[in-house]
Amino acid sequence: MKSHFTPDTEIVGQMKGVIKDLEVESSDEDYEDEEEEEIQQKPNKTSSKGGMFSIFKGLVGSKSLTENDMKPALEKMKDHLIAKNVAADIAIKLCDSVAAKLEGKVLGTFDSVATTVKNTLTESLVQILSPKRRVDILRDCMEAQKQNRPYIMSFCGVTILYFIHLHYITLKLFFLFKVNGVGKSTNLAKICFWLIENNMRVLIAACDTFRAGAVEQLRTHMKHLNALHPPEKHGGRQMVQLYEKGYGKDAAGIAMEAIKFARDSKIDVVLIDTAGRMQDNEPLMRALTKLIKVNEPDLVLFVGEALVGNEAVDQLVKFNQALADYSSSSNPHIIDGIVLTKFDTIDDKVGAAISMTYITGQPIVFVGTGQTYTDLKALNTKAVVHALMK
Ligand SMILES: Nc1nc2c(ncn2[C@@H]2O[C@H](COP(=O)(O)OP(=O)(O)OP(=O)(O)O)[C@@H](O)[C@H]2O)c(=O)[nH]1
Ligand SMILES: [Mg+2]
Repeated sequence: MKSHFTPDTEIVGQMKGVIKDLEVESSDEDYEDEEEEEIQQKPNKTSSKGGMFSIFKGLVGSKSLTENDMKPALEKMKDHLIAKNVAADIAIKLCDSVAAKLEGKVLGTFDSVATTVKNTLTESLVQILSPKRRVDILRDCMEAQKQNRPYIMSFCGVTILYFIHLHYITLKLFFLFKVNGVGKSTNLAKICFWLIENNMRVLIAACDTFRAGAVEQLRTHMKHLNALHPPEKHGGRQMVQLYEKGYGKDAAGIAMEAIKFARDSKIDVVLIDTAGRMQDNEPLMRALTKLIKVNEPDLVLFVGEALVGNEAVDQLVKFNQALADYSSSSNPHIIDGIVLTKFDTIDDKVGAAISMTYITGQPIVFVGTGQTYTDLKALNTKAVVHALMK
């Protein structure tokens, strides 16, 4: 298959400055008008889009709402949220917040019900999705430059090898079609492109010493990225380099050597690629914990796919727990932020974004939206809320 990441010089210059927000499909106002009009004109028709507000049609009336009145609608709303991949317990909490706002109210028009539900839900979601701590990578890189040290980011995440649980035929298929990773290396390369566009020199540390082809994949990205930003355009400096020691070696040691190399060569940022691992694989989780402990990255990013349901949230919790347990420190370095990949493949099933931030309290720092270097966006709460209410 032809790589989507072939150098296309048209993209040069598109990623200057902070990462752009995910786009909202259409403005909120348009959507709201359209949806409400549709429902008001055809009161017996549930919205063709399955819009969430139509669920609450039955609550319009002249008496104050009781828990019992709301039960069927809230049950439907819960299912609606779960269908969008929101984890079940979070869906229940969101429904509770809506119930608390509606209870005892007299809502005489559909408008008033829809508005109350929408405002309550938006408020709760904004609260969940707004980071408690802002991650400003470019600013922090410049801060590190002043301290004459590289800024260090490590990328980690789960790779599920389904075939282990399955049978021989699946095993054979696995070798024919490599099981797709969550996107650690690819999104590392996109972030690398963004950093170079902002005039940062980058060292990629090839610390996935496990999966065949991992180092070569990074070398190809390095070549493409240097072709897009050749030394001639950057005062003779090579913008990306790869630090690699092949396969089978200790990842923590390679990362350490890479960081030393970066410091000595005045490279601005080190991006550490690591092997995908199962959160319950103790030796691999211990190895990752060691890598983090001895190298003290500025930012530990968990890379996760957007197309996941409850079990992925569970993975993330266990991943964090393993990092904490194996660090034997009272103040362990766990995940600082999330890269949510393959957002372009999920249509409106945006629940993972909500669940992952809710569970960890950590921000979604990047959203991967495709297979070119420019397919990297910042999370836009409005876009997520919009998709969830469809
Ligand atoms: N559509 C889409 N595909 C993506 C995105 N990010 C990564 N991919 C694709 O997902 C596949 C796996 O990406 P990798 O970067 O190799 O994943 P990984 O996590 O490093 O995998 P392992 O190293 O095997 O654990 C590749 O085919 C990527 O092109 C994205 O945002 N959108
Ligand atoms: Mg990889």
